[in-house]
Amino acid sequence: MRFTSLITGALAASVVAAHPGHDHEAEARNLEAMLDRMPRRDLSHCAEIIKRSGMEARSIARREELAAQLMKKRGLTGRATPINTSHKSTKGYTLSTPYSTIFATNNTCVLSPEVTEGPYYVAGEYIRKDTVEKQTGVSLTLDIQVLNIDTCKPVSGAYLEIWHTNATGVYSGISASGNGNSAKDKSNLNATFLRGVQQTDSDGVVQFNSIFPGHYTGRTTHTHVLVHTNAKALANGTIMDVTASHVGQFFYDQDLITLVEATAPYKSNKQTVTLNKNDGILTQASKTGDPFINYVTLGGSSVSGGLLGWIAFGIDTDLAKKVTKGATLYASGGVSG
Ligand SMILES: *[C@@H]1O[C@H](CO)[C@@H](O)[C@H](O)[C@H]1NC(C)=O
Ligand SMILES: *[C@@H]1O[C@H](CO)[C@@H](O)[C@H](O)[C@H]1NC(C)=O
Ligand SMILES: *[C@@H]1O[C@H](CO)[C@@H](O)[C@H](O)[C@H]1NC(C)=O
Ligand SMILES: *[C@@H]1O[C@H](CO)[C@@H](O)[C@H](O)[C@H]1NC(C)=O
Ligand SMILES: CC(=O)N[C@H]1CO[C@H](CO)[C@@H](O)[C@@H]1O
Repeated sequence: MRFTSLITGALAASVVAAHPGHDHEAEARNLEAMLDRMPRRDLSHCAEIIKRSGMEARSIARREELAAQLMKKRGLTGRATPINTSHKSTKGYTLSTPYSTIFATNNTCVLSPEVTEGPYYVAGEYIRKDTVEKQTGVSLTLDIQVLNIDTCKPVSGAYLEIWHTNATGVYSGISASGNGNSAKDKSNLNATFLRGVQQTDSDGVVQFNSIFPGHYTGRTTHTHVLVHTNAKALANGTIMDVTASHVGQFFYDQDLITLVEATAPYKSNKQTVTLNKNDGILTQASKTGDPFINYVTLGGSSVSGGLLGWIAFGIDTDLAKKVTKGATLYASGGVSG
């Protein structure tokens, strides 16, 4: 295995330099350097293999079933709908586009290059499907698949971790000036909301129940993903691993963000908005692909019935890097660094 610490070093140096606590431009430059060194940057070459192996049909069925289950549970009727799909993979979808197209992996067999982990990764988080705890916001259920970018085969048995902000743009587990008022409110170090880990199944798939992230100053709305290929579950249901990890971020259509941000409690978020088109990290990640999640609304044209989102990530199992953590969760509580 090749370990690359290039990003880690540059990040550590930039953390103190910029307001609000992190240099996003440096992060975007690091991503660009990383992408330049990656021999393959998307999963387009996998489309045929995904179809022929039956994986595509299974993915369509799984997502369709999940949408139906969620709608039934919430008493919603009608159609799961891809509204306002402003990103390229689902452009032109209408209310009569069949589910077999909407839920296909071909739209989601998107490039998801290795992006940096940002300053707010917390090690030692819980293996769990539900990450919401007491947070309020637009319900977002995720179906995430991990494929080997060389063989196009699913990566099973890996631990996939997600983390993102709450509706008002604050990460749990971190006490820092760039993270809401958490530099003053030390209790946030113990918080674990909207962070979770799941093990990939035989199709390389994990699912999470979460909410749509809020925005924070300097970045557009995004969700962090980390795949641990060598991690072991600890007896207390956590994993503690910062080596051999594959790290990325996925993004949301601007139209969808705008819809969600118009609802409570998102609209009470006072942090400065950065649009997708002005986000340096997204710009780098988009250069060679489509790092946007595909989604349907479950309650028609309104987001209030919640969303189902899905995406596929390719990982290069030879290319792993050490990640930098902003904090660690221990039995004795969260600790910075
Ligand atoms: C994916 O689906 C779209 C829309 O149905 C289609 O135009 C496109 O050719 C498909 N792409 C691949 C790689 O199969
Ligand atoms: C987000 O988390 C912060 C820190 O715990 C909290 O102060 C804020 O109220 C949360 N936002 C919402 C909408 O609950
Ligand atoms: C989980 O177990 C590890 C290893 O014993 C320990 O270091 C860590 O503090 C525990 N974490 C929690 C949240 O209990
Ligand atoms: C964090 O959790 C630990 C373990 O339960 C506890 O001892 C500590 O007082 C908590 N810290 C804060 C600031 O709430
Ligand atoms: C439901 C909803 O808000 N739909 C919007 C989708 O985008 C079009 C064009 O940008 C808007 O006119 C709709 O209101």
